[in-house]
Amino acid sequence: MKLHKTALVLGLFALLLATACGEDEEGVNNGTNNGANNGGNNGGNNGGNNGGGPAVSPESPMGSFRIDTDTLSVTVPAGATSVALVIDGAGSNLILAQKITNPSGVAVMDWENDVYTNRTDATDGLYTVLIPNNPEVVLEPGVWTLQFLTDGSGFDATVEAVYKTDGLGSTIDFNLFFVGVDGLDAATAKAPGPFQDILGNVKAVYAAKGITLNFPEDAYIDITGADAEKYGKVDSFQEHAELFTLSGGHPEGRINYFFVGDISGEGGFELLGLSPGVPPGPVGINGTERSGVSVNMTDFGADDAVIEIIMAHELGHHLGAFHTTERNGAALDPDGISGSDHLSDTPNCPDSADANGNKRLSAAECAAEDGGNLMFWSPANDSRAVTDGQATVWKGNPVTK
Ligand SMILES: [Ca+2]
Ligand SMILES: [Ca+2]
Ligand SMILES: [Ca+2]
Ligand SMILES: [Zn+2]
Repeated sequence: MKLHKTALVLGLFALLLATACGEDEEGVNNGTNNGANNGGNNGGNNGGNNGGGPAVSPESPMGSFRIDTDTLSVTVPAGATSVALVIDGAGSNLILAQKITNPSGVAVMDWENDVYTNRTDATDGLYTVLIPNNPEVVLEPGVWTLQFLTDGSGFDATVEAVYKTDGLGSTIDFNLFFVGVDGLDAATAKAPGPFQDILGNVKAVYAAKGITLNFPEDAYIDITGADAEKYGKVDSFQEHAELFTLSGGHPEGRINYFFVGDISGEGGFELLGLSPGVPPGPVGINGTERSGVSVNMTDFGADDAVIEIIMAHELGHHLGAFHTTERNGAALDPDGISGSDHLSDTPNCPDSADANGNKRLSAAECAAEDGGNLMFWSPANDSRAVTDGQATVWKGNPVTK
């Protein structure tokens, strides 16, 4: 079991490398969320997870704790709908909430024992855990505990708890940032035309499940000056991370879309768009390296349906959804859930659907299952279906009003 999982961690690194090398043919995809949900323990660091970490509650939302030794206790007030824990400090280390236990003592996530009811994956950098991210998980009031793993030697992290207390929501507000896109800026984007048509079609995907995407008057923001020079063409993952920090100082409690002239660079770096890190994003907190969704606008005016699907799919990740089926199906981990998400109402495409035998499952091959779902790993332009389970996760995200 242990060796098996260590092998998967190596798989995670391999996938990250593949993405950096531009082999991510989907391009919409996130290397850290691509068939390798198990990770974080690269060599048996179990630490002593009996330490006294900070007690995070609405009254004292910030805390600092040590990732390899402390248990994080989160006091959930009665009536809370969800809580998102935004954890900063991992840097280039991987971090994973390997065990999440509810006040009744039931583990809803237990990496050691293959429990992924409230799934989370290893990631580097800023890490967000959303509870619940599955309609089958109830956010019981009381003390929840989280234990962590890292592939590093341990580090101090800070955590911010963001609670949703008003039940499931239905409206999401956005900021729209424009940088380096030919013929498109904040002023022209507001006018009726192809960009508004794109927004309308993305809105329709979410409206089908009762979620309103709202683009306020002050949401249209030009990135100018030296920043425009630099980020009009995002040419590395480093610049990609920096891009999202430009959201700092703009209205919070929103999701930030960054429309970029091009996202490509040396070494095969190329993305159609990305919600960085593991789902979800940092729930309306601006200024971090993961505070947004990027959209490569190279095809604007030529293939707007692709832009729509990137926007809708990456937003789904940012709100907490995983791929319904990964590119290799279950082949990466027949015993785990690497090949699929953790929701019971999303279809899963069997390996046997690989009609052309290339060890990858396409939307066409999976048409009878989840090829038409928005969160299929490589959605087709008409893969716009959403299940009730997925929509419930999104409505429960604290960023959804
Ligand atoms: Ca650049
Ligand atoms: Ca499923
Ligand atoms: Ca295939
Ligand atoms: Zn994806």
